[in-house]
Amino acid sequence: FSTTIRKTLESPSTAYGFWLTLPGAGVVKTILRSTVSSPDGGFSWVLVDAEHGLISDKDYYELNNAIGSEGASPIIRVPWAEEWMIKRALDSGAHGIMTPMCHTAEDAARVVKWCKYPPIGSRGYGPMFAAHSLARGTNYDEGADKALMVVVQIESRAGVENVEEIAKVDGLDVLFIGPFDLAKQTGVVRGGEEHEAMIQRTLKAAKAAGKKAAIFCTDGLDAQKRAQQGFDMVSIITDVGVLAQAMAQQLDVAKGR
Ligand code: 3PY
Repeated sequence: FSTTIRKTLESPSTAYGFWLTLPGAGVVKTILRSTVSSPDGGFSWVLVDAEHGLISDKDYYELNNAIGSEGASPIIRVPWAEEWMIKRALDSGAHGIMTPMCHTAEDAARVVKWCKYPPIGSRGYGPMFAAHSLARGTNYDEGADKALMVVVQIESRAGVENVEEIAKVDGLDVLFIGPFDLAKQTGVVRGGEEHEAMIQRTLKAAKAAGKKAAIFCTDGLDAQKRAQQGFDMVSIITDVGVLAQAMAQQLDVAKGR
């Protein structure tokens, strides 16, 4: 079987997604339905943020099913690269896993191992609910290892220094840049020259190894720029970012400002 995000990444078009920090199927379905008139299909993936968002593993199943039912792919960012966290996210029906702070090729290889069933990896068996976010009739056992996406975040100095080695890890699909942490962890200015050089190095390393490159963006313009640079996946904005901006704007309009 395949997933919306994997199919999108097989084509030359950019995969557009957004960052979900709020639980509840209503929020995510409202956002995904807002793009139904988009001529090229709207969003193909949603980053479900259980690292910094108000989302915990009790929310995963409902969110995965809601996102899957709208034709998009849920990718869960687990709080940390831990085997049991990855297992619970996959078993609840995530189409992909993202782990924060990948510093070395060994870190990435460990994440791959935890995402795959034996003999490739060490994922425990129990996918009673995992196929509910996929098409009816999906043979989960047969296709899970190939179809589910393994994504690691490059967002530290060690991560960038080792990025060429990380990119070569077998079974890894995507290098995902966290620009905010990258700036904080390295002490460089976000948006400055050094920061941009680390982003470009990561993009280049992903492409050279035949992997996909992804990045978190702060708005549509930022996302447009990254898509033009060749990023395969761009997260355009966060749910709460949109809410706060739109509310403030409408209040200004109401007050005639
Ligand atoms: C970062 O920018 O550090 C992220 O991980 C995305 O929020």
